[in-house]
Amino acid sequence: MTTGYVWHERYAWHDTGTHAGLLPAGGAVQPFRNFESPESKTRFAGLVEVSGLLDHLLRVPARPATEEDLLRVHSPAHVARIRALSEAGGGDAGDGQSPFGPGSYEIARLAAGGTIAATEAVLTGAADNAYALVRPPGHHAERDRGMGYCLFANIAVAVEWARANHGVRRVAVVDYDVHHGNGTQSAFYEDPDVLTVSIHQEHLFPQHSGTLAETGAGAGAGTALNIPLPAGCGNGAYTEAFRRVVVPAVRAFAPELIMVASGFDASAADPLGRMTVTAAGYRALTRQLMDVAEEVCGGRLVMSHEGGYSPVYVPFCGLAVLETLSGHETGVGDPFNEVWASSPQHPLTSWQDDVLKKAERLAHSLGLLAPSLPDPGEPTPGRT
Ligand code: 3YP
Ligand code: ZN
Repeated sequence: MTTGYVWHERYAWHDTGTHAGLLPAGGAVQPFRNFESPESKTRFAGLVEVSGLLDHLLRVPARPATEEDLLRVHSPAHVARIRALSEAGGGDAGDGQSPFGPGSYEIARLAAGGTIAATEAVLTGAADNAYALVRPPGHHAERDRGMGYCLFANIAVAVEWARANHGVRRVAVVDYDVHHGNGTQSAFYEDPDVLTVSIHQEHLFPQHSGTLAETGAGAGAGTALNIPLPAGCGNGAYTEAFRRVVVPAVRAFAPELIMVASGFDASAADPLGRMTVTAAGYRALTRQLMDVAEEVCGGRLVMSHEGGYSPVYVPFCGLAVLETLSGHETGVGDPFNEVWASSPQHPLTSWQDDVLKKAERLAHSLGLLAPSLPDPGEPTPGRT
């Protein structure tokens, strides 16, 4: 198995300023650093190297997305505004929560382009699957503004690039970041050929989006699916949600390519999410995504990094995903596992199950749970 891997030192140079976690410094709020800092990403990239896994991956060079690539998704005004602010020394991408410093226009193009490069590696067959460890993230960025740390919609830009350059038509995007993938959803809301599935903590961010009622519109009616989970979900709720809703929906949609918004902010150690997923959980979710990719699209699976704000735990969650994608075990494992192992918050609870039942019913009514290939009686190889 060949797994493409994108990382560029310049991703760590994107400067999110002195926000104290979530708030701009000022008054009684002492300057600190933004929750969205280089740390979790550089330490993830560091562990990929120190664990030895890097030697078993195909290093895919990042390249900047062109203006033409960005304009398939974003308005000319948005692209010009980010560029001008970046040249003037920095600014905010649109919502007051997305600060950036000088040069971030180029870095954000490199993040979208890194996702394109990973997608290209998979579509040309150079890699079987790929992980783009990019920064800044992308899944909140809308056509005309940045939002929630995101400047450009990395995955949406890569999807449109694949459709413009590789004759790809149908794509499914699965987003397991703890926040709603509103930007990706809005880019394809009226598009019948792109299924967006987002599983996230309900009413977290953006606070009022990502409800079960958002299912697509116009020609794209029925091609958006949200699974808004209550706070406190662990491996049980996530693996069951994937088994009962996410995977069947992707299977029924039968895409030619699966893209994944890979945020690790549903982890047990995250300061922004209130979930308890562990590295073993991310490993199981990845396994399920690989299995359905194998069933419907020759294994073509491309992940692009999103959130995840525990500098100590994100690297191990990320390593678990990369080990699973590549089929290579480094032996590093999850040193934190025993810290969470005794948590009662792993098994699926009745109130979490109630939400999954609603999501299952909804997916069914949208025609997204219809059995398709292969024969439903046939066991899926490799499923755990
Ligand atoms: C919470 C407040 C501002 C941005 C935010 C969450 C960003 C994130 O991790 N999105 O996936
Ligand atoms: Zn997030």
